[in-house]
Amino acid sequence: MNEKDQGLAGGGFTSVLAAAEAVSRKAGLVRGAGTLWRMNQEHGFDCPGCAWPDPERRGAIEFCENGAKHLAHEATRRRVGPEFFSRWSVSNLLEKSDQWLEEQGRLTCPVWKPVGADHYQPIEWPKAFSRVAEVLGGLDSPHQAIFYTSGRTSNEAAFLYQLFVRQLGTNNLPDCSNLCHESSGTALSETIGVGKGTVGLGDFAHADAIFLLGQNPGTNHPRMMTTLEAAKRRGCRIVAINPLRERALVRFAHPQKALELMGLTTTAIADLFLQVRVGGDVALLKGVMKEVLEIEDRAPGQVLDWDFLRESTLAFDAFRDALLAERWEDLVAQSGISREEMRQAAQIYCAAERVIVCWAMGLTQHRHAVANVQEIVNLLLLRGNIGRQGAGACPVRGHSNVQGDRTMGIWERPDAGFLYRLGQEFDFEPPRAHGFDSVGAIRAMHEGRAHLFFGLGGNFAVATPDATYTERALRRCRLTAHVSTTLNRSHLVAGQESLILPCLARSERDVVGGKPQLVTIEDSMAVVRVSQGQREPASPHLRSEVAIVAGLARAALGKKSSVAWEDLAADYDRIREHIANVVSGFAQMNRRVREPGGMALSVLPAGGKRRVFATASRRARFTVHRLPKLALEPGQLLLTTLRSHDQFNTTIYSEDDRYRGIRGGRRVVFLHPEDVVAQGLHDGDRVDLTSHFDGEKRTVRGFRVVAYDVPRGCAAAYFPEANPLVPVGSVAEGSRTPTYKSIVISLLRSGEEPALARP
Ligand SMILES: Nc1nc2c(c(=O)[nH]1)N[C@H]1C(S)=C(S)[C@@H](COP(=O)(O)OP(=O)(O)OC[C@H]3O[C@@H](n4cnc5c(=O)[nH]c(N)nc54)[C@H](O)[C@@H]3O)O[C@H]1N2
Ligand SMILES: Nc1nc2c(c(=O)[nH]1)N[C@H]1C(S)=C(S)[C@@H](COP(=O)(O)OP(=O)(O)OC[C@H]3O[C@@H](n4cnc5c(=O)[nH]c(N)nc54)[C@H](O)[C@@H]3O)O[C@H]1N2
Ligand SMILES: [Mo]
Repeated sequence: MNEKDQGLAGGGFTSVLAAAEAVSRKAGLVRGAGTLWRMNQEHGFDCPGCAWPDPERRGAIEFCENGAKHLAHEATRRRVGPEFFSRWSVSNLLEKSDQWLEEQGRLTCPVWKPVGADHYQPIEWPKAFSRVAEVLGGLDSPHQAIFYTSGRTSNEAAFLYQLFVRQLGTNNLPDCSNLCHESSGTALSETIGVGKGTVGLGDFAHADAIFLLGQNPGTNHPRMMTTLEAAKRRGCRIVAINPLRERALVRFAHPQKALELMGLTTTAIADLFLQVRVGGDVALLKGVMKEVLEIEDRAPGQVLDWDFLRESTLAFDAFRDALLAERWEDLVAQSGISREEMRQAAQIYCAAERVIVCWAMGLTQHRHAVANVQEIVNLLLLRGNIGRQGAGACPVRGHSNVQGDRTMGIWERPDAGFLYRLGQEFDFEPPRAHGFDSVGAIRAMHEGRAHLFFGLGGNFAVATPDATYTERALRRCRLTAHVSTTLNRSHLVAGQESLILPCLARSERDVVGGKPQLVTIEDSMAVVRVSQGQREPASPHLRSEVAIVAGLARAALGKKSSVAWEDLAADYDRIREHIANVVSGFAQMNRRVREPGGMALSVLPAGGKRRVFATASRRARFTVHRLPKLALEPGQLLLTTLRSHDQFNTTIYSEDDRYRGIRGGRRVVFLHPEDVVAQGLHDGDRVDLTSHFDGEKRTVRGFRVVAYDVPRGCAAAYFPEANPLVPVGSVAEGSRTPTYKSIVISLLRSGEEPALARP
């Protein structure tokens, strides 16, 4: 392979160079390199990027290009301190781009924007806590306060946080999971009785086929590529299902091998690539399963796992009857995939003894997202591909501890057993009424039913749907407060009064009373590991998330709480002792997380002849879903939103997207070349995008048209630039996740007026 090819393949030496460059530019090479060596190693810290697990035998450098960028962002030398806020008013900062805000560097001290002020000013920590406590005290009910969590928060901080909020008296604990894999949790709980994936990293070494749906691992889970490449090299078949031919799925060069051998051949990852239409996955999966039934008909008794179907599942007959009644024309038309291609996928599925199905946001952010995931469960059940080695369901999580935060009780609909044990452990009566999820919280603030927003990490104003509506909701609050590492737009669309509380980042040393503390993180495959930062904190005024939550709880609850908040914050082992008593599966946590390889939570009974599920019937359930009907009017397209190679969620590192060939601007809309022509446009034109939902319209302006290999009738744009188009009322059935990946839009050349509707 020549150098040019290598630049075009996903991964490769270019990405190692990019990684080194990212760290050196921001942190200084020597300091950065030392930091990189400790990432994802034993006795190191967990990468603040994605939730892909660490291998048991770690590569010399177990990091990836994008992990390095996230780290460089934390390790930057730039600082946002008191001088910055006296120079810049909130109104001035609102004119700056999200990228500019994040680039200003690390927040160094707590700041406060009093009622009526346009500048943040420094505030002492105790005073900051008492501001929140005072506003909380003035509410009619604790249910008027909202406590959001993003997924970087450690288990220890998350556990304390939910304890504080429940002692306050509410379950208003929305989180980024509501925006992310909620559909997976809902779908899996209903069918297999547990809301998490059923495979461990080791299973990938045994799978004969891996299906990847709605996922772009080359960018968002780069260390997963190592696993896929290894599987591929030993003959595992890989099927990718995506409206975009994502570069790393098609061609991948392993960065670490490239370091040694400089210029080896790339690996073609996908054996079969199905370029499904946006939102066409239910139709496609039904088609593949219908083919599986036909293969079974030709070899009765030899294809489906009949013992498993009989002993361990429910509702197979209803499922089969419904599938037989589907018409091929509909399945092909809705998915955009020919019957021949569906047959090829079915043949790969049936030829494999063990199959893993992986998926991410391409499936979870649709109106029928829960159906998407349940069709995957159906597919797995047909041949008993669940609960045994080398097979199972693998929702690939986003934020590094999003799964752990939920395990720790960050959930607006907590289960009764958890609440009971929490109440026993801390001698109080936790609230039972369900709280607001993320979309519910936005509505409540907008409608004046909630007046205080507290964010433990994240960028709520930008990550959520319907930016205009959400910003108005936040501005209506009496107080907004954010625990953050860097400046973002949520700090600026502030309530009447507002606070920014700066915290230590994952890679930074956390020492309390002379004792170095460690925290724990649960990865995508339910392994809980220790993470311990080593770098000098960005400022001496920073506090850990644990300390911030404890300080706030003490100020807000005072004598009402019998919890010794300061003692817990003084030694995180004490928090873990409580977690061990409250969270099932965490007994002996302090000892077990310190063992090499961490503490594996058992998710499903693996192996064994008879597989027993955690549902009421002890069986897994087949489900039947209507074929989603999408009626687009002439000229309308279905828009999906994506991450570029150079961002972490709302944190944008550059305007480029290397693998997709985009440079110097993220306000782009990808269209099929024939749709460009059909719309009367040219590649490079500027257009306004208008979304249509329930008679409502929302518009974003000045997007550049890029002719691209997407299916006809579909379009793609970047998250978060397209978020103002996502209607707050458009959510997934069953999980209420915003439909970020199916937005009905129309286009108009920028500057043109819409034609008048004819009478
Ligand atoms: N570098 C980096 N890493 C990250 C993140 C980041 O922003 N940057 N974010 C983290 C987080 S929180 C998450 S949740 C994950 C997200 O990881 P992904 O889910 O991989 O991220 P997305 O860019 O949202 O892309 C989803 C993929 O789904 C495809 N897709 C879109 N619509 C459809 C559809 O209708 N059907 C199918 N089959 N596919 C579709 C898109 O083309 C894209 O390839 O990554 C995590 N890791
Ligand atoms: N259109 C569209 N919208 C989407 C998505 C999509 O695919 N399309 N994806 C959704 C998904 S999957 C997710 S998970 C959400 C993400 O939503 P969020 O998790 O709310 O957003 P992030 O952009 O990850 O948050 C970035 C901020 O976190 C803070 N931060 C970084 N590290 C730390 C830390 O260690 N501690 C603390 N306290 N703060 C820290 C920084 O100040 C930074 O500005 O967005 C959702 N929104
Ligand atoms: Mo996510």
